[in-house]
Amino acid sequence: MARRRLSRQQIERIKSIQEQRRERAGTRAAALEAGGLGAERHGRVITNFGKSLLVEDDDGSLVRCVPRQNLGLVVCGDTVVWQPSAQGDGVVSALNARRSVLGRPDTSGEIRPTAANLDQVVVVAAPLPEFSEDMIDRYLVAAEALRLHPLIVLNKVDLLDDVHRADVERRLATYTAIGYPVLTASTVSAHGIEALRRHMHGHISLLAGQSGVGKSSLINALLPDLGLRTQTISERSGLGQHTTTNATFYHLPDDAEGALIDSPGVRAFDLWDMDEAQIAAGFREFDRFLGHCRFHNCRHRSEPGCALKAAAEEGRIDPRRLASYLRIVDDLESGRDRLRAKPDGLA
Ligand SMILES: Nc1nc2c(ncn2[C@@H]2O[C@H](COP(=O)(O)OP(=O)(O)O)[C@@H](O)[C@H]2O)c(=O)[nH]1
Ligand SMILES: [Mg+2]
Ligand SMILES: [Zn+2]
Repeated sequence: MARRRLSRQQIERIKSIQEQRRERAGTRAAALEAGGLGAERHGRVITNFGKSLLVEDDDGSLVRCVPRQNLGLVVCGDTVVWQPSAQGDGVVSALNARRSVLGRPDTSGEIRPTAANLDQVVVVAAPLPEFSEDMIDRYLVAAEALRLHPLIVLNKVDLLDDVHRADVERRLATYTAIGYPVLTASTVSAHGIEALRRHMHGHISLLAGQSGVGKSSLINALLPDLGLRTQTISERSGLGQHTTTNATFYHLPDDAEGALIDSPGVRAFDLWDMDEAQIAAGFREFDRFLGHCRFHNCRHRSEPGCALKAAAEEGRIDPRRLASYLRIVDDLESGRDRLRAKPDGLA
């Protein structure tokens, strides 16, 4: 009992701190505007610290901004219109339409945006921790629901002998057959890193996958100057040490458009409150069989005349994928799924 009361108090406290921050940011925007603003410029939000934003101008310079109060939550990856203030900081005066948005439920269960304008998810798997197709399937469902292109990377291939490599490659062939690009990589031997770089070129990507598969190692391989960049962000933001808890936009080297958005929070992108139809839509090879079951409300279990079951029996879809779909539906129904793809860095 005491514990619950305390945590409710903590939630209230967090809420009131957030409100105070929002008010302060609004007041700051108004104060900056009162001093007169310069011409409108275009920029990209690199990261946000509460309501304070670090915006990269089209010319590459970094400027600390506050958003006008009516803009709602402006997040990493957003493209914005900003205006320099007389004091040197800036005011974000408009938020451009988003191509996509990631979110997380906040303490009251509402989904808050955490990053915007991504178009690709790199789903990272490895032979260690144990390779799991079910986990890959969950990330694919989330990616499809968010309309992001998935790219599957099997990292740590240096750990595989010929026998195990053949086994894992056979298991991954399912995904290639469905039409997903699949790469192998090793941050130890550098195998596949250039191919990964090519697949990420021109995209705004996110690396997702179980803790321990090597996401941080891959990010370090892709962004050799990561330490320097986070240091620059800390300095420019003037808000002390930049912690990796906030989603941050990192340009890929020699790539004008390509970038990586990273934080433990965005890696946790997951299956929130989806219904069966949305989950089924995440299994793209089911598409041509859906709607062909005898019963329009078929759940693809033991119903007669199920087109999906027939397709699995005939080998036109992988029976393992159908089983995986049914497990995800079961898990969501029992409320267990939220904890499945636990991100690293978050309890
Ligand atoms: N053998 C091998 N180990 C790797 C590779 N990539 C990462 N690791 C190791 O796997 C562990 C987890 O890596 P990390 O990047 O922290 O994974 P994350 O939790 O997904 O960010 C670390 O001990 C890494 O050194 C790889 O390609 N081969
Ligand atoms: Mg990590
Ligand atoms: Zn069916």
